[in-house]
Amino acid sequence: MHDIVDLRSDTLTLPTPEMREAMARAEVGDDVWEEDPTVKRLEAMAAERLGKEAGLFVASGTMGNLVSVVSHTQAGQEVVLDLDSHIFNYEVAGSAVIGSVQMRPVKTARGFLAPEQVREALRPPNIHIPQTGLVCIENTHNRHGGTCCTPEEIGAVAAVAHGANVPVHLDGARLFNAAVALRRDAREFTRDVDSVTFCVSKGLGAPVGSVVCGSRAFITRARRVRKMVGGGMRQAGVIAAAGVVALETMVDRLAEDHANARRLAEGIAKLPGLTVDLQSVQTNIVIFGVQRPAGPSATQTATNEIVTGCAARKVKVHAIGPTSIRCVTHKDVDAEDIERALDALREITSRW
Ligand code: TLP
Repeated sequence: MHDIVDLRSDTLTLPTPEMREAMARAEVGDDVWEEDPTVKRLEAMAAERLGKEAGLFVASGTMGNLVSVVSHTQAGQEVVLDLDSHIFNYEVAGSAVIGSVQMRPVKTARGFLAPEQVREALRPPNIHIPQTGLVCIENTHNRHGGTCCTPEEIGAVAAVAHGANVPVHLDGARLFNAAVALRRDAREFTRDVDSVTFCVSKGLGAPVGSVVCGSRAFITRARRVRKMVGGGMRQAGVIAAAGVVALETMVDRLAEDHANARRLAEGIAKLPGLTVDLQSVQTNIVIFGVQRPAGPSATQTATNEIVTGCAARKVKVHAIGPTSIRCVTHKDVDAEDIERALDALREITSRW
């Protein structure tokens, strides 16, 4: 049990004592000179876990996606991706600003592009129109509530893209959540993509960082782009050390977060005025709708009431829209904390 139950995001996880220990003892060097042994170790471990030739440690998931998009594309090309994707919605249009690419968002049913949608979105050769430079997919899918797609679904999309000589990037910020939830090796999800970014700073609990993995040639280009955006870090082994511990010790326990998310979602489903699609609760994210029985006009206030009412009870949740709230479970939230969150929601909704 924790004093504050913070369900706003798994980015709020605090480093474990083992991580702090590893950080204090980390062997370091200048990573721009490629002389930091701990960064190299994390990059090699990540590449190995994802079946790729090489890895690149970056400051954040946003930087990993940006560096990947820019490394795959040329100015003026188009990037096909889901309308609700993190890259399109929450990365400050960095790829458009720095990579000079155009985004081609496609509305999808579950956040995952279907192979036919990719086929339709690919641009034919024509002097008037932009050329498709990249397809991006996201697994697990944040805005769709941590839902997973399978390695086979990824393979089908990649086959269409590769058939047109277009590479595929996977935003796998929470890829290990998908691997644990579907009981598949992480390599299976990355087998058919050209690059992947995953975060050690979310459910895996490290304080900072993500790793981009891909072919050696791709990572060489990505290293240059990382430098361009100011991401060349020096004695970065101090933070990479926590990433090594995260990969070594924090992957299998993600199943606990998934069980807690399910418990939370099942509790929420029973409360008046709250709705949750239990089928979409596959990993550590629970997105629920707020529909106060008094009528839709009261709904927005009801959302605020939930956020502030929970905060008053030391439970932090995050409104992601006028009528929807997101809760994310992680290592610093235990089963008792989930009961406390449910008690808070029960108390608030019982007054409606
Ligand atoms: N997501 C954050 C916020 O930015 C919304 C969160 O709290 O969930 N891809 C996906 C799928 C993500 O969910 C995130 C972070 C990122 C990329 C970016 O990672 P960071 O925050 O490290 O830049």
